[in-house]
Amino acid sequence: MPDAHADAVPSWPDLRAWAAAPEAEALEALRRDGPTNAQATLRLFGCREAEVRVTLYRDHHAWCPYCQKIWLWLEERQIPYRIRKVTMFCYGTKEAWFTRLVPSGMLPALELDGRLITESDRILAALERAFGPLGPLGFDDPTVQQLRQLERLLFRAWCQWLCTPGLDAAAEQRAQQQLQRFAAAMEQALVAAPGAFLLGEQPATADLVFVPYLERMNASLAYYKGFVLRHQHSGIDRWFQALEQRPTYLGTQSDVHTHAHDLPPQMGGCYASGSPVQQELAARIDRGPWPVATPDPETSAPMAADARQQAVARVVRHAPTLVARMAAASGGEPAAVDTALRLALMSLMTAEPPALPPAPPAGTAPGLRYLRDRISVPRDMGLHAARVLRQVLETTAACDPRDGAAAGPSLPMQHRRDQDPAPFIRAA
Ligand SMILES: N[C@@H](CCC(=O)N[C@@H](CS)C(=O)NCC(=O)O)C(=O)O
Repeated sequence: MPDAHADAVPSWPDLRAWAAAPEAEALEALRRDGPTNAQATLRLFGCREAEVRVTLYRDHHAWCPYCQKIWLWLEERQIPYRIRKVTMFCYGTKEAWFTRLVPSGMLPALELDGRLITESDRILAALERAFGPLGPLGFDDPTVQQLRQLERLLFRAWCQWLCTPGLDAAAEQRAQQQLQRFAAAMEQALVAAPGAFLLGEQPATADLVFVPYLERMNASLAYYKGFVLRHQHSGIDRWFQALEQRPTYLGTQSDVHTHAHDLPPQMGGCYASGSPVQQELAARIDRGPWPVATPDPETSAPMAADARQQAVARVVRHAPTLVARMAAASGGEPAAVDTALRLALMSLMTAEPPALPPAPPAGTAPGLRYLRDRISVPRDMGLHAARVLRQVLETTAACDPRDGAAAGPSLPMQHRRDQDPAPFIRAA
């Protein structure tokens, strides 16, 4: 049958040209010396490769919270380093070369001058010994250790609220109060600090230990409890706003959707309160439109000028693998899914996507929603690029003439092998 969209839809080369994706060499240079990004395998900060003393082993998914802490430290301190990416158990098969190096398979690991170190706190201590502290106080200073203890208390209160099944309304409330007590203690520490961060005007190691889990708390409690940490604790919100001024943090920052669906297998289950507020917010996080609330609970950073180009460039780069997976997972016809995807991307080529994009080939909505639900931030692209892409995938899917409401394949809760990086690595 002739393709009814053949004339109307841009080809992959058209899309690539519009996105102005840099050629391989320029892309490599940008990843190596440009702003913090999840795709780099070498970071030089203007140094020579021969000066690199550090290799960071972190997850392909750019999701592991303990890795994020070390990643941010290296980026803030601008220590040249190599990155070797490893698959986490719940996404796929762990690389044998890594389990030979670290039999437990645990991430992060770090090689410093040829010495292998595991456990993120030991890694931080070793980095400090080699390169000096980040901020005015070392990691073993009593003030920093006290803040570290507070972070652990907050972490435990979060786990108890999020990961305990069958809480009744009173128990939900008690768990919330417990978490808010420790959140308020962090706010007091921030008020007592001489700048926007815990120890001054610049983020220090003391801040970095809070970053990964506060980000995950804000996301997961919004999705599973309808509780927006950044709305309830303005001091913590201001701290996030200060972080969101920094390209280092923006390069490692995930979004609510990614965390909400990556946490359950990692945490052994996350349990929704089921309140109307929670259900409404979760639906909004899954289906948009974005931002999901006012003020925006995910970020204070304005939309990057090139967010639409970034989204298109990242899809174009992996288009054959993405189309194959979208079609296989949704039972769609690959050629039709390919057209539908290009049609969705076409909506990004104008600043204001059309409210009603042209109808995609019949039966492609589940494939488009398969991708909408599997954009991983920051692994695939930045938060704003992911938002605009999710939005056009959704609005295009809604125009499917066969069934605009057809759901995509549901996200697994026990693992995330639907996010296995292997096919993308093979294709690259
Ligand atoms: N105490 C360790 C915890 C590290 C940890 O739990 N890492 C998890 C990822 S978040 C891991 O590597 N699990 C193995 C896997 O998922 O493959 C540290 O601070 O480094």
